[in-house]
Amino acid sequence: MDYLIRQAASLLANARRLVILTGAGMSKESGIPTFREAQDGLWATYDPQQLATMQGFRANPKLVWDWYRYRLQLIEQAHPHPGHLAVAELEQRIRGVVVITQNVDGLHESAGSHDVLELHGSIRRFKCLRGHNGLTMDDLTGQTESPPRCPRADCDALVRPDVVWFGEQLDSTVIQRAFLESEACDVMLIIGTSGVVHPAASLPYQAWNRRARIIEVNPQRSELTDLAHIFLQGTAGQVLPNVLAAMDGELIDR
Ligand code: BV8
Repeated sequence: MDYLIRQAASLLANARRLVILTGAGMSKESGIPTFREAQDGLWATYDPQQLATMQGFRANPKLVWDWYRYRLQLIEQAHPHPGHLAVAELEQRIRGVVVITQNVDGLHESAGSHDVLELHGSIRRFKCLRGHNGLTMDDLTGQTESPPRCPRADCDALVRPDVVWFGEQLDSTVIQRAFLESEACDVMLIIGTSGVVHPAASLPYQAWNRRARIIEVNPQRSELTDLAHIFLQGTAGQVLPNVLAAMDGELIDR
C-alpha cells in the first residue's frame, strides 16, 4: 500500500487540475451514516430512496421532515475529520482544485475547502413547495408543525429541505460545471462513493474518457473501482493524511 500511496502522492503533486469527487463515505468518520448502510434505530425500517423523494414527502410529510431533522441533528454534532482537513489542504497545495460532493452536510466547507460544488444541495438550507428558497432553520423557529409552513408573506406552503431528491433534476449550473471540471481535469480523486447514484456517478467516466488519471479511496471496491488507475483500499480518515504526508516526502506509520 505504501507504494500505491506514494504513486498517488506523486500524481497529485504534479496535477494541473484536480477534481475531488466525494460521497457519503467521506463523512462516515465524522459519525454520519452512509446511505447504503441500514439506517440505525428509528430509521432502520425505512428506505432512504423512498424518503428522499417528493412522493415520499407528499405521502407522509411529517415522517420525511422528522428524518431530515434527525439527520440535521447528527450533522450539527459532527466535525470534519482528518480526511476532510486533508482535502482542504490539497486545495492549498495544488492549483485548480474543485471539490464535487454528493453530500449535503457542509463538512467540506467546515474543514476549509473553498471551491465546493454541492451536487445534491444542502440539508442546512430549506425551501417551500411554492419555490421560496434560501430559508434557514432560523427562519422557521417558533413553528411547532412538522413540517413547518413557509414564513414568507401570503405563503403557507409546506417547507422541505433544499436537497435534490431522487427523480428531481440537479441545479443546472452546478451539474454543468461539474461535467466541465470532470472533462478538464488531469487527475480525479474519488473518495467514499459507491458510484451508484447518477448523474454524479457518470462524472468519473467523463474524466476517464479524457485520459485523466483516477485515484479512488474506499475501504471496499465500488462501481467505479474498475476506472481507477490507483485504488487505495482504506478509509478517508486514514488514507488521505498518509497521501498528504507522502507528498511531504515521508510516510507516517498507520
Ligand atoms: C435525476 C440528497 C433526472 C438527498 C441524494 C441513470 C442510471 C441509473 C439511475 C438513474 C440514472 N439517472 C437518473 C437515475 C435515477 C436516480 C439514481 O441515480 N438512482 C440510483 C439509486 C439507481 N437519480 C436521480 O434521481 C437524480 N436525479 O437524475 O433526475 C431527471 C431528468 C428529468 C426530469 C426529472 C429528473 C437525483 C439523485 C440525487 C438523489 N439525492 N441525496 C439526501 O441526502 O437526503 S443521493 C444520496 O444517495 C446521497 O447524496 C448520495 O449521493 C447517495 C448515496 O451514494 P454515496 O454517496 O455513494 O453513498 P453510499 O452510501 O452509496 O456509499 C458510501 C460509500 O462509502 C461506499 O462505497 C462505502 O464503501 C464507502 N465508505 C464507507 N465508509 C468509508 C467509505 N469511504 C471512505 N471512508 C470511509 N470511512
